[in-house]
Amino acid sequence: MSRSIDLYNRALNVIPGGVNSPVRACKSVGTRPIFIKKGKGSKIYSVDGEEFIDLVLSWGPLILGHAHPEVVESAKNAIESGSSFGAPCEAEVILAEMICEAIPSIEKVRMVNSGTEATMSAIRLARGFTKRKKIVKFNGCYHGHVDHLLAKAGSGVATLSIPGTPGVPEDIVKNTLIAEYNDLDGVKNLFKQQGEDIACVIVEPIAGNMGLIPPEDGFLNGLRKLTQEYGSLLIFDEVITGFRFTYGGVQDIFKIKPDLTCLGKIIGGGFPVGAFGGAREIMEHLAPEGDVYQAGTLSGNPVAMAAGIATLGVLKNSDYSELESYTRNLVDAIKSSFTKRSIPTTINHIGSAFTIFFTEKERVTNFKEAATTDVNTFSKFFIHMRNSNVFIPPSNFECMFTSLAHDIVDLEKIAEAVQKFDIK
Ligand code: HOZ
Repeated sequence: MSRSIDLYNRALNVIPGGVNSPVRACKSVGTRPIFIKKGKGSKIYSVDGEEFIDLVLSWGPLILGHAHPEVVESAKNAIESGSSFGAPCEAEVILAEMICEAIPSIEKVRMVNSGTEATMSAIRLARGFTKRKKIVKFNGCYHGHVDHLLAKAGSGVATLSIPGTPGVPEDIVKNTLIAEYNDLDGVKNLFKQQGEDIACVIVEPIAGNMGLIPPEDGFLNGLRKLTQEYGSLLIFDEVITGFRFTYGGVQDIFKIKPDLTCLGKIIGGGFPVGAFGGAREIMEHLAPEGDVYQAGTLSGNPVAMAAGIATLGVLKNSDYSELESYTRNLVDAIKSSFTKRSIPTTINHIGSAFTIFFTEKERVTNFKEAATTDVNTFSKFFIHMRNSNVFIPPSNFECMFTSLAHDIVDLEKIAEAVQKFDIK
């Protein structure tokens, strides 16, 4: 028996479903997880010694690749001086300054331990600030596993076809209003009916949890205008997009200033870090300055902060356009391979992230469209790629990511693997 199978069997006995986050169980693609022993650069290695080119990259954080020397050294140095203090340290000030400098809409930022904590806290703050209850989220956008944000969520909830989830009382979701991504008129209608009660709109400015879905022209701008008109806050969930496409947020690419921004993934360099921040006059409502309570024993953890500082330090001096052109070449090679063999696909692609939808549709612009693509073929594709030593997300409702560590040889190997995929 392989070590992965053995570990999975042991895990099933003591961990629900054998995993600590559902999608990685690979259930929806009809297989079992492979246990990973180590990662280096663009590759991960299983406990059985198999090597995979990694296009998951821990679901986004590892834009520098696995075990980047500067990140490793920075985290190592930090841990030698202690792993947690429960008291302020210099590293949290440095990372906060780096974030505020990179994302101008963030004047003050609070560190937390995950993207889930960031969105949960940002919404509490928005409700406390506006003294309103209702929030608007989009079908297929995923903002972590917060009770009131799990309604019509993408990512794992969509992957496992869970309509809502037991354990979340109806009373909790009754203040969550749902609109379709890219449908500004739908949001306008919600505001017409209940605008005075809406505390905030939370949105992934480029959606990454129903597969990659870019915003249509005017969508984000429309949300900005509408929220301003009604005195609601606009929250950008940039947990995936922050520092992924540019050194900063995609808000700077689209030239839209949200009131609050949630971050995670890349800013922690692979450690459990989240953050939320925004305009000074809103952030000052947080305890201990204000009365909206939020806290965390491990928040601003010195080792995690050190990894984040090193990651942003390297990124600041990196050329995003190189990563972008590498990924464009890869996507072009995949596209032409499918087109030549008349396998109908639409590939949504921005910078170093993309999703392959098996579909006759020319465009996939929201969750309803993503959900009607051929996920069975995607499952076969996942297994084929894994058998070809390329690791992609075990769900069609996630993004594939590239990193600065991927090279031309990886690109050729991935393209070769795609070329051998037989849809039958
Ligand atoms: N839902 C997560 C990504 N969007 C998956 C996390 C994981 O399984 O590690």
